[in-house]
Amino acid sequence: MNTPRTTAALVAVVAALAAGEVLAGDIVGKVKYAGTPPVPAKIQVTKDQAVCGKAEHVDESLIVGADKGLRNVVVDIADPKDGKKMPPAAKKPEIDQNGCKFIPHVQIVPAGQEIDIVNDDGILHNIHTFPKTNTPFNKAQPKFKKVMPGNFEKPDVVQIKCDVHSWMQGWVIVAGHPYYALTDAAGNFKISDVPAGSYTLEYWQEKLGKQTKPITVPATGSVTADLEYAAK
Ligand SMILES: [Cu+2]
Repeated sequence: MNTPRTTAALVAVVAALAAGEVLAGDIVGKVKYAGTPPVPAKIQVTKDQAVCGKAEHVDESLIVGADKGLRNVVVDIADPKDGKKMPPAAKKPEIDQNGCKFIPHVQIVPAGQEIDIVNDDGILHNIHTFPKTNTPFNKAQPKFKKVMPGNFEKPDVVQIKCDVHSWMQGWVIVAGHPYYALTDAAGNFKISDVPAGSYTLEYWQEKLGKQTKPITVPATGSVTADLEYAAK
């Protein structure tokens, strides 16, 4: 059917082709957890109470928000075809150790970009990484050492721990291409400017693992991907 809307879309496609632009669309969606939202368990602070005990600590490994939206899910395209690299972030990425938590709990960083490992606590931390493809590091960060450099060269999913405070846990997702997003507190995400075509969308959550879904990105506008994890 040739509605005014499809005609307008067609005109936009023809204009883009004429201009030599890459036809690209957005993937927008929400990741839900089908089960009953768990109440995050409280974590007992057993060390450095004066600093670490200032704020409450809870298990952040499965945080379900409004309308079953799942926070901190990494969504990306498993099979991009344009060979683009994720550009360096405008602001240098940081792993901040603050109140004896890693902040943010999960983040996406471009492969190869130097990051700052920040000690905002003025006490000893010892960052210890558990990569799959990168070289692990295990470094003490004494109270006087505010910033240490870090770098992840290859795409990876890296768990971060502190050898001084056993409850400290975080994740760095090292991205080799630009088509990544992290869900917000309501489980929403958006991957922008994906070249039109068919792909495998993959999504990963630290506790629930990885799932995939086929997706077709339009030449203009957006496609909606509603993703869900079964109750566990
Ligand atoms: Cu620590």
